[in-house]
Amino acid sequence: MTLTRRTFFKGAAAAGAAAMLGAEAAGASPWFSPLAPEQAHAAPVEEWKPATCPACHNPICGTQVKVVDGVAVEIKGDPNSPTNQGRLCPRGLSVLGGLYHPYRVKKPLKRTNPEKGLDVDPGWVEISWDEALQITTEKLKACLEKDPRTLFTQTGFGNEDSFKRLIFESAFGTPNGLTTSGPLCADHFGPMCTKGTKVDRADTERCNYLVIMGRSVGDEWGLAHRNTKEYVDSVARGMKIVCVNPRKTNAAQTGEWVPIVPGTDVAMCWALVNVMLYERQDVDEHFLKVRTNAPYLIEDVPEELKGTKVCFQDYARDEATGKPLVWDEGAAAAVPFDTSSGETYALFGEYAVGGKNVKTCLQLIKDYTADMTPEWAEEITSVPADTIRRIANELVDHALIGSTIELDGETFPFRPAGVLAPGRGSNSNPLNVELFKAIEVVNELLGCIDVPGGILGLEHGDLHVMDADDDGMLLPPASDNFRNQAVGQEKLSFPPKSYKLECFYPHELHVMQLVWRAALDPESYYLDYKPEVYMVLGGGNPLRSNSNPEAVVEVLKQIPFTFTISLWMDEMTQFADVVLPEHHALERYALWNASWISNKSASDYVKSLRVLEARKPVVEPVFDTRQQEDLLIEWASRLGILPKMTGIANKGFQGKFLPGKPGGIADEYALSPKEPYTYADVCERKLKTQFGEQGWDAVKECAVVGYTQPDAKSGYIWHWHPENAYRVPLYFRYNARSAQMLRALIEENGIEFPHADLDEVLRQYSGAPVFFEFEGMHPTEEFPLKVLQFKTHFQVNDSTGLSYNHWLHDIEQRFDPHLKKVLVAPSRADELGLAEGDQVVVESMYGGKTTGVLHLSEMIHPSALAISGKWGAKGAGLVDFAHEGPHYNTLLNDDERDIGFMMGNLNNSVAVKVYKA
Ligand SMILES: Nc1nc2c(c(=O)[nH]1)N[C@H]1C(S)=C(S)[C@@H](COP(=O)(O)OP(=O)(O)OC[C@H]3O[C@@H](n4cnc5c(=O)[nH]c(N)nc54)[C@H](O)[C@@H]3O)O[C@H]1N2
Ligand SMILES: Nc1nc2c(c(=O)[nH]1)N[C@H]1C(S)=C(S)[C@@H](COP(=O)(O)OP(=O)(O)OC[C@H]3O[C@@H](n4cnc5c(=O)[nH]c(N)nc54)[C@H](O)[C@@H]3O)O[C@H]1N2
Ligand SMILES: [Mo]
Repeated sequence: MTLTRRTFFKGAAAAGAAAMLGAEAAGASPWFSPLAPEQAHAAPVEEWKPATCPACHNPICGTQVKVVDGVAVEIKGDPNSPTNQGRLCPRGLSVLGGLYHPYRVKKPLKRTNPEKGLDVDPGWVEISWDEALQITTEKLKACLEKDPRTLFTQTGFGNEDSFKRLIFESAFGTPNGLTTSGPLCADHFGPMCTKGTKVDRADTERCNYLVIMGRSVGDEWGLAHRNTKEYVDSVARGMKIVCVNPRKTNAAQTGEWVPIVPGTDVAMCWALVNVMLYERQDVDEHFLKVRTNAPYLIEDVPEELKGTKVCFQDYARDEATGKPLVWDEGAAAAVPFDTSSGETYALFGEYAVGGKNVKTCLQLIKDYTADMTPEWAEEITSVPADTIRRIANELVDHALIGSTIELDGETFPFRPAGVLAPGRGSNSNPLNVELFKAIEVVNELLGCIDVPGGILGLEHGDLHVMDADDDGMLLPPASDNFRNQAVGQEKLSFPPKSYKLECFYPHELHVMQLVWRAALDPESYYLDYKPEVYMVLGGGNPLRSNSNPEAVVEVLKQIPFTFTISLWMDEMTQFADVVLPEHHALERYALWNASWISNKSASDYVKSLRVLEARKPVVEPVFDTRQQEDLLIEWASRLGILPKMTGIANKGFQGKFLPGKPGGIADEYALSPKEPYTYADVCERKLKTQFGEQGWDAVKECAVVGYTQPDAKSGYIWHWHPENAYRVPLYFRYNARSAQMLRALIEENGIEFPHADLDEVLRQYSGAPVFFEFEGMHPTEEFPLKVLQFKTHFQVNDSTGLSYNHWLHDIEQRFDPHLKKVLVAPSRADELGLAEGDQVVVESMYGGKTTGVLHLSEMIHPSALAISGKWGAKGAGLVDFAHEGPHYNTLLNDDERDIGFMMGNLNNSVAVKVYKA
């Protein structure tokens, strides 16, 4: 690569991309060559084109891109876009840095050096698309004929607007569609259980007191979303934010910072429950009676697993109907839960029913948290008991239990306080599910779930009508691919079908870290096949994003054939046999049904707005690249599986937008597998399904179209769901059900749980509150600090090559003193004999080591050592500055010793030592 960072900035500083096309830059760098130099001097043709922003996890902002003589030179927020209304964050503004990034893949490449390794030169030679497609088709064909399961696909968060790409895996018949977003992104259990949605958010318009346990809201990831404004506005209005975090975040600076030992939050949350139930005793009785399983009767038969008291009981049920029983105080009898309006159901107490002693689920929660006092939690978390007690009381004070509010002529409960579900900081440890449970119970006691002022789900309105099971418990919509997080599998079947090990991890998102271990030793996971072809598409990078890169490298060396569809060179291309260059977002078509518009990002205005976005390319491809989806269509056609893929697209492409309209593509516009089609056709047919013949014209001016009418009340789920029929768990019965199924599976098949003690596994499935100490929970003499990790404004998820964008990096480098540093509190550094600027080694209790420069910060808890983002990258092909800084994920463990067994998540709360390099 001849372009140096220096020349890049020289060009960039002059006047944006247009200036970078000047003779000097063009002469110096091959990546400009497709653009004829004289174009820059001809009378410029200038045009603004509508587009959608691809630069984050929730790509729903409309943009306008200025194109001069075919070169994109400027991006701004589209004032007509209903979502961002003209605003655009720095990430969005810097998307051109990805489009004209010097490290883009410019032509199909083939490896000539059979030896693979992070630092081994693959010996790339450029090949034609014909050859590239021929080689890859042959390999795919061999897989399809031998055993389709041996094709492993890898997606991730690099290409976010292609998330809902054509479903190639299903047509091919492989169950091994893997994604990197599992092990450190196990964020969805709680919201799925109580709102049926992936993520929750505060009702910032009305909330007055918000507790955030380890999630960077309106903060780092907020910057990638409009919700920064939303949180800033709410704080200005008077909402108090309490940030429980080992690190003083931006949000903490706007409210109260409660420093905590990393990985111990669950103790504090169960202590909040303890204070609310034993001391304050002021709970939302109505909500608990008709919206939760608090009154359901249950026999308390605790088991002890590994010294931990757990409960896997089912509810006590009515013999005739099989329905869960409640104790009706009016009738002084046990009756099925839906017998009356619920007002007379007992919330506490023990009763004799059918010859058994039963108690209400709320009584059970109370009993199991009896010892979880603030004093107990202080010992574990370092948060003073008084602080925990005060926060519990402030939550109750602010929740205004019993109060109501009128919205659009309807009366709602008004609960302007609550606790947000934990983010990946606090939940990435073996107590992941427990932390979600504890927080949901706090919110249920306050009655603040999905009511004005409280903690809300994110998909609302009549398009998001939830199911309920026969027990009257809310079920996430059947179409939601995260549903299993809350309810597990309906049936467990052995042996596992895929490397996702679904029969051993029935609630998992993606146990990506175990895929590598299993590939090295399939038999021990009861798998009888190995990956033969590994296809990386849509930007997933387990070498950068998950734990233990060594194991990944070992497997990548063994897989017979790997190919990637890539925007730019990265760790994954380093192991590819063939690299296929992909269009940049501004060169490709995209169509997106932003059904999760409120995800982490809703401002008051967009709360119940849903949008459809459709983007046409705004520039011609700069290099010899293709659209990922067109490649999938090409392979499907060559492999004879196009009819299957077409069928899937016709039926489901981008789901259902409007009430009354079909999901997928309407019959009159349906794709035919007999005639070749492109992704552009697929998008057009979907647009016609929605807007009739006008098709693309619907997005001619603005690429984002709102299609629901925002109103005040539709943002609250209970508005759409009658009381007493849709309840949320306070006793987590689906966890307990999965535990019993898992135990039966192991016993019936006479097998062992792979690489873990079954009791160790099952104790994480208790329906009732649990607390246990996991390996690394507390610092030791040898490893005196606990690591913690956080995302930064601009870097982490790649979104169209942005994580190593020169412009963003330059800004971050200048303004963030914590960037790429090893952060420790000054008092601890003193004790350890370390000083500011020391070059240090951080060594994990699991053996992983990384190096970095020490920076002392009062913003870090004395027990902690913090590292941000995904730096310290290894391997050739990456921008120079990607290699700087410590590589956090090396410190984590990838085996079953400290896993979150329900979600399959990694533990990021490991203990480390730090010493001079
Ligand atoms: N700018 C930007 N925005 C993004 C992304 C991105 O890469 N960049 N990624 C998107 C994705 S995929 C996701 S999943 C979300 C994730 O968003 P979050 O789940 O909010 O994850 P982080 O932003 O890493 O924030 C983790 C927070 O937890 C804190 N923390 C770490 N350990 C502990 C602990 O043990 N206890 C407590 N209480 N706090 C702890 C950290 O200091 C940090 O403030 O963000 C999304 N938004
Ligand atoms: N240290 C650390 N580790 C983390 C996290 C963290 O905050 N810190 N966050 C965790 C979370 S929440 C998640 S969801 C995962 C996400 O992890 P990944 O899914 O791996 O996502 P990214 O790191 O965003 O990007 C993956 C790859 O996408 C490629 N890419 C970028 N743009 C494009 C494009 O347009 N097309 C194609 N084909 N590829 C592209 C990049 O080269 C990059 O290697 O990481 C997890 N791991
Ligand atoms: Mo994530």
